[in-house]
Amino acid sequence: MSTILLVIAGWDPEAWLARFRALGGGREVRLWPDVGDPANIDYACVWKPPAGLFATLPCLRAIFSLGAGVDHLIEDVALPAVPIVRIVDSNLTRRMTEYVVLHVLLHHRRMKLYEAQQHARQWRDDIERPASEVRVGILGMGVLGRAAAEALVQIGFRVAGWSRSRKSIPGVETFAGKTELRRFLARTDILVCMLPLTPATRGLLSYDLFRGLARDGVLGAPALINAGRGGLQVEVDILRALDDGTLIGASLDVFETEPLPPASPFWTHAKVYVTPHNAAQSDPQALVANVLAQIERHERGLPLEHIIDRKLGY
Ligand code: NDP
Ligand code: OXD
Repeated sequence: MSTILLVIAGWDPEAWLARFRALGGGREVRLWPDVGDPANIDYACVWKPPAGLFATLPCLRAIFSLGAGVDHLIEDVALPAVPIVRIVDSNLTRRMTEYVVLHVLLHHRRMKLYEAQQHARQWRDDIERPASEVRVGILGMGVLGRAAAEALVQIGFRVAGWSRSRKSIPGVETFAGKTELRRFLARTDILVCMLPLTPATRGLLSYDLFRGLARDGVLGAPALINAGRGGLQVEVDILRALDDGTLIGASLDVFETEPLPPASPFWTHAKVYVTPHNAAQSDPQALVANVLAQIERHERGLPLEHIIDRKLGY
């Protein structure tokens, strides 16, 4: 029987341990730092592992990220030459779609305005514009971006997506690569980011990019929603853009520093929704079975699914 090592920072490791042990089918499950004999570890299931960890596990057969993203582990300079697998699961995908639909609607239906009016006991019943007049642009058309795009199309938004490689998705206008980014931005009123954090995407959400968004939309100015990673955004640029009207509002689930420091101006900014990196946080109740099914496949000699491309970093 194989041995699994769980290495989890920032989430409750005990909930993962209990679930792995309950469903593990007799496999030994150890929780870092109680590694025991490192030569016994076959699989590492990790969230934000310490740098250098993998080099201490000489018989590792595969690494599983317990989230969809792998930026938390990929920068380890001593990554062994074993497959790195990420989570793709309908539970996670649906919750990200909920978050994106919710926040697109909050900006589309000007919820900050109505919160302020409620606070001031003001009754102003302006007619709201229909979704068909609003252009949503999604950065990252992978598993999560595509699902959110399809849900937004159903509601009636005009949806476009941008990715590295060309896509063809019914009802969605698609753009690919750096050369088409400007055209994508120029037709976007609500920008939603679900990109992975890689050397190619770090800092992409900058003032220069915000200036490229549509200026003629029905919202008055474009809005930003980032549910990818904090490293994708330049926070001083978001603040500048909100303060000078380049952006009308923002929903931020991820931050350059997490947890968001108490002194961050985002906490109290009148144009910002802050959520604590839980747009689609991994739930052990739903996802442990997914990881174990992959381990079972591997042990039966079947190929692992959702292996990342190390060169691309996602
Ligand atoms: P995927 O790998 O399925 O999709 C990534 C998408 O980004 C792909 O469309 C890819 O293009 C595109 N992309 C990557 N690099 C570039 C680039 N340089 N230029 C243009 N497009 C690029 O990932 P998921 O959809 O599963 O997840 C996306 C990210 O969401 C995760 O990496 C993670 O950071 C974040 N996330 C956040 C959560 C939260 O709670 N806030 C929860 C889960 C995930 P192509 O299709 O051509 O490969
Ligand atoms: C993920 C996350 O990558 O929760 O899955 O951020």
